Amino acid sequence: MERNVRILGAPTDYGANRRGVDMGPSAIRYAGLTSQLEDAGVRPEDAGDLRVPHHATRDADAGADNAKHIHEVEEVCTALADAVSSTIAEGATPLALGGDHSIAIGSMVGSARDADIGVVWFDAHGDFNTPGTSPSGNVHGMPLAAALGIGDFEGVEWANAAGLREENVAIVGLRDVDVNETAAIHASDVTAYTMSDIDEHGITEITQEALDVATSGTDGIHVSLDLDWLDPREAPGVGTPVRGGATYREAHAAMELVAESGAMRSMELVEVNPILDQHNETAALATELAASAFGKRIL
Ligand code: B3U
Ligand code: MN
Ligand code: MN
Repeated sequence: MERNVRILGAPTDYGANRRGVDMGPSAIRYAGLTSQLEDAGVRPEDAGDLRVPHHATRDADAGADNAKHIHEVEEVCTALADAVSSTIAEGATPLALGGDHSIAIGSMVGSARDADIGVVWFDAHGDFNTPGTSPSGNVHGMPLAAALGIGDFEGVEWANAAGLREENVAIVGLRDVDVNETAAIHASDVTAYTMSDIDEHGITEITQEALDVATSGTDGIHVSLDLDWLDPREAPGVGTPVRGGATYREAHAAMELVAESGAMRSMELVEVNPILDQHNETAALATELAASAFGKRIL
């Protein structure tokens, strides 16, 4: 039976430090997402965009407790969590389009509402800060800590992913981690692979290990693809590029292994910033990688 994939746009930049990622969903659609997904052999249905509070009406306490625009982030993530969980309940696979990486809180909460899930997090960054440790106050640097209920996020109901345990989280591709994040990652039961690990063992071995971590004892996995995981030469259109990232081929190889696992329950593509992009190439790359993750093959 063909898999139904429901596209959920989350055009928000409230978790980021630069404007522009709110245009990500449009850019990714314009780059041909639905035809890429059809090539992958799935049936895409576009549910449109979630409502995101307008900047003109945003909350005044924008910097409250070192979590900028946390109320807007909560509003968007709560709506996304509901959309993700109802999509899964209806038998389809949600594909969320960011937007900045704060939306992952909503994806994980929704995906883990009625199931035990694992997460594979492809990112240059740890996204393991809390308001207490963040150097920037930007929530897109905090979604993993939020979903896992770490630090200030302990007991924060809208942000904690019920069926997600640290043991089932694997981060792949780290190369820009804050000091406090390093300590928090070490103190947790999360598995983290740096770019050095990829250099040493190769992308297929590391991705397979990450998938094993995420699938072990769970009902399925959430795949979070931050486009800054890739090298800025491949993906220039992101808010916080970091040199030394995954190559085009490594990224496809990793997504093909995701497809082969047969375990993907939900996915998101985040941090595409069309203002900083060149000819929409980062958005186009995001559509290609989604196709590989949903099973597109060369032959
Ligand atoms: N770790 C830094 C930078 C950052 C995290 N995620 C992105 N940038 N995209 C922070 O602000 O938490
Ligand atoms: Mn990220
Ligand atoms: Mn990142």
